[in-house]
Amino acid sequence: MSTQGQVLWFTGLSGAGKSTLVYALAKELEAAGRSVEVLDGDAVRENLSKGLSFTKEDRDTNVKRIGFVAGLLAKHGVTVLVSAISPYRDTRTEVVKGLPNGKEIFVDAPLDVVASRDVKGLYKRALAGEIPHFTGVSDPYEAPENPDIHLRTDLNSIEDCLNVLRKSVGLRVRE
Ligand code: GGZ
Repeated sequence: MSTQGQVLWFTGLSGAGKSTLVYALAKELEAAGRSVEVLDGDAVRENLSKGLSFTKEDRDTNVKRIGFVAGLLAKHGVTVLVSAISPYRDTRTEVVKGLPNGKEIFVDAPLDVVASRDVKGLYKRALAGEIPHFTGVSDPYEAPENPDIHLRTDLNSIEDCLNVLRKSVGLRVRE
C-alpha cells in the first residue's frame, strides 16, 4: 500500500503566474526527495486533451481529464501540481473536492496586469479579436470564492508566493 499524495490545483488567468510557481515548487519538492508530477494545461492540451477547443464544454472536459489523472497519481503517493486556467467554478470545485487532499490555489492578478505582461502576445491578439473565447477577454473566468490559498502575483513577489506554498507542502520557508 502506498501513502496518499496530494493535489495542488493552481487556477487563474493566462499569464497570472501559475506555471512559474508550479515548476519552481516542483523543483524544490523533487530536491527534497518527494515524488512530484506536474500537469500543465498547455502540455495536457498537446497530449491527453489534443483537439479540444476552448468552449465551456471542452474546457470542462479538459479539467475533468486532468482531475482523473491527478487522482490516480495522488493515490500512489505523488504530489501533483496542476496548472490550468480551469475557469468554471462549479466544475473546478467539484473536481478538486473529489481529489485526495485536493487544494485549490488561486493565482490572482488583475486582467490589466496580465494583459500588460503578455509574455506570449496572446492578449494582444485576443484584444484584436483574433482569438475567440479568450479567458478574461471574450470568455469568462469565475474566480474561486473560497480558495485554500489565494496568491496575488501583482502585489507580492514570486519568492513571497513560493514561501506560502512551501509552508503548505511542508518545505522550509526561506528568508
Ligand atoms: C485561454 C488560451 C486560449 C483561450 C490558447 N483562452 O498562458 P498559456 O496560453 O500558456 O496557457 C493558456 C492555455 C490554456 O489552457 P488550459 O488547459 O489551462 O485552459 S482550460 O483550463 O480553460 O481548459 C493559454 C493558451 O492555452 N490559450 N487559447 N482561448 N487560454
